[in-house]
Amino acid sequence: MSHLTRHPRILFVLSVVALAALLTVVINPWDGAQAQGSADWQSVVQERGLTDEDIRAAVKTYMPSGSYDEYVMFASGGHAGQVFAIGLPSMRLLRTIAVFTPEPWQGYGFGVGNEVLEGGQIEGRDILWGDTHHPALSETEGDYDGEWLFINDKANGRVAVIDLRDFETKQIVNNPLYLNDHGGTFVTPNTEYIIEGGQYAMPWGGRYAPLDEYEETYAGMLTVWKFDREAGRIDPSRSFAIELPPYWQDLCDAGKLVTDGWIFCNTFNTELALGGIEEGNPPFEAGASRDTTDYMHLINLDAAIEVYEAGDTEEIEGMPVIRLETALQNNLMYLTPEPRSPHGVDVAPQGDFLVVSGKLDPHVTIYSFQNILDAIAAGPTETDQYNVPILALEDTMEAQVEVGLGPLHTQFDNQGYAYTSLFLDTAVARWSMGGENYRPDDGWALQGTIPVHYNVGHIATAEGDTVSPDGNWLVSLNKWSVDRFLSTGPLLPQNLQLVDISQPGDQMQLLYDMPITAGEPHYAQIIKADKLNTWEVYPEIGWDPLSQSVSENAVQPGEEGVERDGNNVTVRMTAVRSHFNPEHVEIRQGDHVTWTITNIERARDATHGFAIPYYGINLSIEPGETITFEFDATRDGVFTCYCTEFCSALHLEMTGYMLVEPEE
Ligand code: K7E
Ligand code: CUA
Repeated sequence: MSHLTRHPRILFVLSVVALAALLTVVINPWDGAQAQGSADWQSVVQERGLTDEDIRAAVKTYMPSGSYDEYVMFASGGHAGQVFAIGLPSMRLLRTIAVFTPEPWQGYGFGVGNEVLEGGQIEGRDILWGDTHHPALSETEGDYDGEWLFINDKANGRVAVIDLRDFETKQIVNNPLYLNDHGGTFVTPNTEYIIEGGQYAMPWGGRYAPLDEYEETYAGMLTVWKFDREAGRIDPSRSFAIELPPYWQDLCDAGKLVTDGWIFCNTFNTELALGGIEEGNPPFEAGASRDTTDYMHLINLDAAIEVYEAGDTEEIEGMPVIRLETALQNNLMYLTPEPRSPHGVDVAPQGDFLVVSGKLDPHVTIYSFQNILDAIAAGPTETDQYNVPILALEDTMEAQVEVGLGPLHTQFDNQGYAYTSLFLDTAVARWSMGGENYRPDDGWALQGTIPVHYNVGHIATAEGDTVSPDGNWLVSLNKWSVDRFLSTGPLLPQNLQLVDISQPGDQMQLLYDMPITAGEPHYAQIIKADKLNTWEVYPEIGWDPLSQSVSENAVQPGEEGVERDGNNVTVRMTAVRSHFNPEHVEIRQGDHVTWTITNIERARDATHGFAIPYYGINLSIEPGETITFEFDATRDGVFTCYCTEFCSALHLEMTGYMLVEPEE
């Protein structure tokens, strides 16, 4: 079968090659330099004018056909509402994972995954896009374990769960307290909890309250979602939230090792600026950056869990909330100042230091957790206007390193270096961590910077958020590409750049530019590929990927057919190269149709599609998978159904007719 299936493709490729050869002879589009015709690589290098550095970059990233990448990077797709799986170091896009947004190739939202998307409804309303920001791989003892991936939707305040056995979204939960989020997702070191912090303060549930009631009725929040690993789902009934002051909590990180049981969130707009440029007020950008410091929140998660379990919460919008007053009575929360317009807080691999960057301050500020504990023990002397105790910066700070302009996010490697993205300098800074677990001989010091292209946001290092980062590779997730690629009109791709960070000191090499044509890839995590245990095909015929077990609807060969019960029609179908069975489905206008298809293939990659025009159905049915979809046959007529995947030489014959007889 396999030589048959490849036949048309080979013919196609051969004819393209022949055409290209012809064009080369006739038109000769190259100005003399016909590098592709050279017999040896040295001539190619010479003709293309490649430098030593170019060759090193090429050799490090080139992946011969059939060989596999060492790492997989899961990058958020921003407002595309998706996640991208990208191989490193080749930077080849391996898979787009549909999360918050319907995606027709996977059938997601077109007959498959509808139930998952429905989970993301807000008060019954479909929300069919999301702004994915921070992917978080599941962890065991602070190391990525390759089982689950979580990601938040900043736009609507939702969190999704992706199963890494099949790279498919299994659940979307909607936060009833908030219509946005940002400080998530982050996992606790054994993935018992998934953290989702808010961003722009709002009244609970996004209910109406005028802006002049901001200080009393608007709130910040941190939601602690319980993850049930056995069920593979977030369990909202065992989840809770903590009320925070109405600052704009921006980004959080979970503690690890010595900070296990703590959560850290930076903020901006502790000024409580209300904006309103049209009314002659200072715009948000000025009002929210007026003061020289904002506050990092230091939240004792273990103690908060005890308060939640003791029931000392208030139910708001169906969610148990530890009110701010209760949090303060139980010493759950402290603040410590952080420099201007902070964005991000990152916990060092040993959990001992916290790194914060102020976008308007050229330094990174490093806090020591030991200092924080000492300051708490000494007793804070100050509070903010919401009575939250403040630990003085000079007590909590360990060091500052001047890294450059517009520092944002920090990552770590296995050599005791930290890396901070510099938005305004459009560069990445490498600095040494002076703590005894890192590079005490170098101290806290800038080691070097490397330009990136352009406007870097997050950066990601291999296994960078774990207790044992791998180093070697860093990816710079750049918002702008400007001149890096051929022009695609006014809208340009974003640019993910691979940097080799394996050498010490100021040696870092830019290796590869990857254009990505979706959303804004905010953050990414990079996992060693051998930690992933993906399925090659679904384990058994009739598999339901949602329950990860054989479906009770599964259609085995010989069980196919169409059954009628009044106006309810059940279609039971199998798919295998190169036919559906049955091929004729005859129903009547007004019928409610429940249609199940099982792909009975066991061959790897033998996916079949299934499309019905007008009714908006397009499935992707992977080997072994069973899918059930429903619709009302409102329009009569003849509908051609066909397999949308070019699955075999007789793929075009993999088709059928659905005949809908008109009502009298
Ligand atoms: Cu800096 Cu939303 Cu993590 Cu974007 S965030 S860059
Ligand atoms: Cu199945 Cu084409």
